[in-house]
Parts: sequence; structure tokens; C-alpha cells
Amino acid sequence: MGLSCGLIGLPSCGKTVIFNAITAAGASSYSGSEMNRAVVSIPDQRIEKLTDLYHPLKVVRATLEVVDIPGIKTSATGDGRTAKLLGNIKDVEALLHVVRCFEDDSIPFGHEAIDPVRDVETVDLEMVAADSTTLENKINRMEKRVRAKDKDAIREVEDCQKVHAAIQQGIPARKQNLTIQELASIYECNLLSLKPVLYIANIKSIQDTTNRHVTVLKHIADAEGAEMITVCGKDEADISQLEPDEQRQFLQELGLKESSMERLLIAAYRLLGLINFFTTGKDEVRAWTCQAGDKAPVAAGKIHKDMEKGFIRMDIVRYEDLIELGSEAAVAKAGRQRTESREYEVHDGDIVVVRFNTSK
Ligand SMILES: Nc1nc2c(ncn2[C@@H]2O[C@H](COP(=O)(O)OP(=O)(O)O)[C@@H](O)[C@H]2O)c(=O)[nH]1
Ligand SMILES: [Mg+2]
Repeated sequence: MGLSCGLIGLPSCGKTVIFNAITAAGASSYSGSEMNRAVVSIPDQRIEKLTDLYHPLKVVRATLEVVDIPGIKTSATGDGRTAKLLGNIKDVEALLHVVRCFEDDSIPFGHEAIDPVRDVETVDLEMVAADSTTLENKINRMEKRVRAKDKDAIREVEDCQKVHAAIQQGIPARKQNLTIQELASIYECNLLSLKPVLYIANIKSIQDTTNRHVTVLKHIADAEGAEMITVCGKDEADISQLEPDEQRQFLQELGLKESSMERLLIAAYRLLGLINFFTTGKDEVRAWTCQAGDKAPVAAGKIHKDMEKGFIRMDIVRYEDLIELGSEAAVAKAGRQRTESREYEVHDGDIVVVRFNTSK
């Protein structure tokens, strides 16, 4: 299974409503009983264009797993339930942090006023508290090796202690500007506060795109170099119930191009550092997912392990060239088809044919 991202945030900030809107927007399949989980398709206009060009029997889009992680509590009690919730955060690679930016007295929130600063801090502190314990456990486990003057262990523990000290001051690991060495030292801890975050400002209505709470949240996001997107979970959930044609008409009437759920999924995908490459043909047009920076054999391995093992070369047509010239043959004729070897880093939008040797 591919990568997954988790919706987190205080109770009643709108996670489940947003989850429902997301899963209705992308064809979904459910699994798991305790938490809402779904595998959703990532919208990609290029797939539609490629489909028009090839009229394939089958189209396969890129997917992402989205998990609705039920409420982090307002206080760090460290009880079993909290531990379990935090454990669920461990299993996702990126966090979609929903922050309530809508006022509505009829929906209890456990607070007098809406306050994104307080809410983000509360959630960060929960994660930081869990990380503190995780780091302490690791440091304790390594004590023997440190006493035996194992140089690697001493360095690793020093790194962990440094991160731990900052965590004790309430600074999430993702905001600590850690070096590659420090990141390697804490890698196995899988710290919650190190996971990349996309902030989601949940607003009252799709038309009222901003308010002072959204502005505050944007500042928080900017300060840590994170992205923020604004959605109205409730309206989006309603829209997602409409037929595709009605949806488009509805959005048009509001002067909107796309549903914010599409924006959200694309942003989540980017947050995970993922890119798409394609394979095309009469049988199938398919988007594949790899990490930005993956070399050609690794990307080929996403299609089939044998392609990675027996990798010879990759023939590539750029999506833009194909659309401009209209066919692979035309791209080849124009001399724009490329052949790349093992060291090539696959680009977003590459249409590939992998040449490989099965006897290797
Ligand atoms: N007005 C308004 N209400 C919302 C919005 N998003 C969620 N709600 C309402 O807030 C309540 C809590 O939402 P829910 O998704 O269950 O929160 P969760 O605890 O984070 O999963 C529900 O009654 C929703 O209908 C929104 O964008 N605008
Ligand atoms: Mg919920």
C-alpha cells in the first residue's frame, strides 16, 4: 500500500465532515473498522488528456490513503485512549491538521472562543509529550552501549538529547531545523512532531473564504514554512453528494473552478513529496507514484520488481511534448524522445517505457 495521511485536530473541528467530503470526491474503498480510512484517487487533469489520446480499456489513477484520526483530547492525560490515538498518528506519513476557524454556537467546542493559536499549540503539545517519552525510551535503551563507550551510540544519544531538550521546551521536532545526522539519529523514533503538516482552515461557508481566524492560522503556517488551505467541510460534504454535472454547475455559480477537496488532495500529495509518472497504451493509461528524486530503477520498481532488478534503460516522452505533438511517433520524429539510464531522476509527468532483462 502507498503512503497515507491523517486528519488530526481537536474534537469538533470538522475532521469527519472533511473526510466524508474527500472520500465522496475521489472514488473510495473502505477498510478497517475502528477508524475511517479510505483510499482516494488523486485528481490529475493529465490522466483525462491521456485518456482522450489513447482511449484505453482501463484507466488507473494515483491514490493516497486518508485516515480520519478521531479527536486528540484537549488535555494531555496520557491515558490509554490518548496513547492509542497518538499511535494511530505514528502510522501515517503526513498530517492534515484541521483547525476550526468557523464560529457556530450550536456546535459545542469545549471553548468559549475560536482560537487557532491555542488549538495548534494544544495538538502540538500532545504530540510533543508523546515524543518526549519516545526519546527517553530510546536514550535509556542505549545506555549500555554508551557506558561501553560505543562512539556511534554516544553520538546518537547526544543527538537525541538535543532534540529532547527542545521538545521539553515545547518545540515540535519539525520546527527544530535538524541536520541530516540528527534526523538519522532519531529516525527509528518515528516522532509525531516531525511529520510534515498541512494546515486546513475549516470555515463556515464556501463563499466566506476568509476571516480573522484564517489570517491567524496562515501566520502560524507561514512561520513554520507550511502550507495552509481553506475549506468549508460542511459545504464540501454537501457538494460531494451531488451528481458530477450538478457539482460543476454549483461550483460555477459560486465562481469556483474546482472543489477544495481536489486542492486538498493535491496539496497532501505534494506534502508527501510525491510525483506521478505515466505508462500509456491501448490497454491501459496509468499514473504511478514515486518520491521526487527517485532514480529510474526505483521508479521502474513501482511498476514491477523485475523491472528494477533487470533495469536496462528507460525510454521517456515528456507529457507536454506528447500533448503538443499529438502522438508518441510524432515526439520521436521530432527527436524529443529520450533514453535515460540508471542515474536518471524521474520527473513529474514522464511517460515511460522500461527496458529490462528478466534473466538477471
Ligand atoms: N458551519 C460549519 N460547520 C461545520 C463545518 N465543518 C464541520 N462542521 C460541523 O461541526 C461539527 C463537528 O464536525 P465533525 O466533522 O464531526 O468534527 P470532528 O470531531 O473533528 O470529526 C458537525 O456538526 C459538523 O456539521 C464547517 O465548515 N462549517
Ligand atoms: Mg470525527
